[in-house]
Amino acid sequence: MATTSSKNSPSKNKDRYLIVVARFNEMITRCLLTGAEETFKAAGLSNQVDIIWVPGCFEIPTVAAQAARSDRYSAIVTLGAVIRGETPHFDFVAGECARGVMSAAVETGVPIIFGVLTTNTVEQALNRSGVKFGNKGRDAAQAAIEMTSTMACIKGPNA
Ligand code: INI
Repeated sequence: MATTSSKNSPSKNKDRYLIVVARFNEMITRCLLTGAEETFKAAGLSNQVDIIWVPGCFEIPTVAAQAARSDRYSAIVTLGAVIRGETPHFDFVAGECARGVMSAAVETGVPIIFGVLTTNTVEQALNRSGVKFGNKGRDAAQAAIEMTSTMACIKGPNA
């Protein structure tokens, strides 16, 4: 799997996937990334995945929207972990991330999957990143693969 850099070809590639992953709460987001990578690998898609790290979930929509507009990706997976603290910061970060991801997906028609955990505690986040209750990164990659097929069906063979 390739981490995108300015050296990557800017050409259209509609069989490519992008994972946008937040570095904030990296202990958790790395587990989500591993789950997503394993899912793409199991589907034989390892060579078609780029990865971009961003500072936190607040930055995810900007990158996901730009990537969706680039016409290079058939689907984009966003991964992050927003954990409630003592201030309303959680609500702004989680809310704006979800809103930005959804509006970019609807505006561009490119599936942008919301693999962002929003939890009250670190333990809840860990449990959803491979410890107890599955791995949200895995689910997000699966959703990206499914949505790619769905969009291809809608567009038809001449798209
Ligand atoms: N970013 C996260 O991804 N998760 C969080 O829980 C979080 N909290 O709690 O603050 C967080 N904040 C950083 C934010 O996403 C931006 O990177 C930062 O505000 C700079 O714009």
